[in-house]
Amino acid sequence: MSNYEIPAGLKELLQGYTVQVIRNRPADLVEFAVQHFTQILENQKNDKTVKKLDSKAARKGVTFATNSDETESTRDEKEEEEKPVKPTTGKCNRRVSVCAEPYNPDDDNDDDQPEPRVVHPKTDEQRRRLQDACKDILLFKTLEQEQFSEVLDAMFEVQVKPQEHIIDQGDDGDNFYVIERGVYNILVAKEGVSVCVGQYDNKGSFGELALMYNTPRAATIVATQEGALWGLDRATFHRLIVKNNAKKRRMYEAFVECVPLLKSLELSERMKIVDVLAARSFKDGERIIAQGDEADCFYMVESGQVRIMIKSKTKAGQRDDTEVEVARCSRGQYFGELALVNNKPRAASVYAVGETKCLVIDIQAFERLLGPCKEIMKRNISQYEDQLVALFGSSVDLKH
Ligand code: 1OR
Ligand code: 1OR
Repeated sequence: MSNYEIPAGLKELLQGYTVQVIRNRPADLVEFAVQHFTQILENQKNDKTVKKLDSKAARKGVTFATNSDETESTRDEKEEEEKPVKPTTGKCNRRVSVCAEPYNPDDDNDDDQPEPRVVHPKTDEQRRRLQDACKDILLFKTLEQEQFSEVLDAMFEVQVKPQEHIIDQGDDGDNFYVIERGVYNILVAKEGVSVCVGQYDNKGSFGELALMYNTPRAATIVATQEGALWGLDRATFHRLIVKNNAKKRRMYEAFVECVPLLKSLELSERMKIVDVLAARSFKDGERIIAQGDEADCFYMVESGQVRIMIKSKTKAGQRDDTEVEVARCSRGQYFGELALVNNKPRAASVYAVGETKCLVIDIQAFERLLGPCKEIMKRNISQYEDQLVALFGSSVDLKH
C-alpha cells in the first residue's frame, strides 16, 4: 500500500468534481459524475484537436458547463461567456466588441445568478509554478482568498514559441495572461506603423483592458523567445476580477479624489487608476524601495508615512553607506515615480514610519494612465535636484 503512488492530477480531478457538487447540489451524484467527467474528456479532445490546428485559438478557457438551471439571458455577451467555450480556429470566429463605453462595474448587478466555475486540473508542481507567477500580480491582490483560489483553479498553462503573437491589437479579448517566463514586446500601431512601446521581462500580466472595458485589444503582444504563460478565460475574469472592481471603486474613490497629482485627470481616468491599483501594507521600519534597485511600480501613501533616505556618493565617487533622510510623504502624496520617469534605478530608499498602507500601480499602467501627470512630476523632480545639490554638493547625480 505504501508503495502505491497517487497518479498526477487525481487530487485536482476529484477536487474539481467536489466543487461542482457543492455548487450545483445535484440529486444524483453518479449521474452528475458521468456528465462532469464526460465534459472534461470532451474538452480535452477538443483541446488536442485545436492545438494541432492553431495554438493561439486553443488558448480559449474551457468551461465546465454544469449550471443547467441558468435562466435565458438577453445579453449577447453574457450568453456567449457562460456557454461552454468551444475552441475555435481562426480570427473570424472571435467575438466582436460591441461597446467602447467606459465600463462601470457598479452597473453589474447579476450577483443572484448561478455562476459557472471553470476548473483546469493541475498537478502539484503546476500549481506551485502558477502560485509563484501570480504572487505579485496587482489585479489579484484585492481578491478574497476564496476568489483567488477560484482564479488559480480556472487558469490554464500556455507554452509560447518565439515570435508568437499572443494578442493582436484590434482583436476581441478572449483571455487575460500572467507571465511565468519569457520576454514579450508591447507593440502599438501609430499611423499605420507598429512601434514597440515597452516590454515585459519574465514577470507581470497583460490582456486585462479588453476584458475590463469591453474594448478591442489596445496593443499587440509578441513573444521574443520561448516562454510560458497562464491564461484566465474572459468569463472567469469578468465574474471575479471585474466584479471586484466595483468594491475597489467604493473603497478608493474618495482617496484618489484627494491626491493632488491626479487632479488634472478626468474622473473616468481616475477610476481606471482605481481599477488597476493594489493596496500594500508595511510595518514600522519596513523597506518599501531600495536605492539602486530596478523599478517596476509607483506608490501613493494611503495612510501612515514614509521616510525617503539617500546614500550619497563621496567626492571620490565612492558610495557612502550612511543614509540621510531627505523627505517624508504622507496621505495623498506619491513616491517611486523618479526611476520610472527617468528609466533609471531607484534614486533613494523608502521606509515605512509606523504602520503604513500604500496603493501601488505597475509600470505599464503608470505609462498608460499617468501620462498627463508626467509634466507635474517632472517639475517636482527638478526641485529634488536643486535640494540634492544643496544637501550634498554638485557631485551627486540623481540619475546615477
Ligand atoms: P488588452 O486587453 O487591451 C493588449 O490587450 C494589452 O497590452 C493590454 O490589454 C494591456 O494589458 C497591455 N497601452 C495599452 N495596452 C498596454 C500598454 C499600453 N502596455 C501594455 N498593455 N501602453 C504602453 C505602456 C508601456 C500605452 C501605449 C500608448
Ligand atoms: P524613485 O523611483 O527613484 C525613490 O524611488 C523615490 O524617493 C523617488 O523615486 C522619489 O519618488 C522619492 N531625491 C530622490 N528621491 C526622492 C527625493 C529626493 N524625494 C523623494 N524621493 N530628494 C528630496 C527632495 C525633497 C532630493 C534629495 C536631496
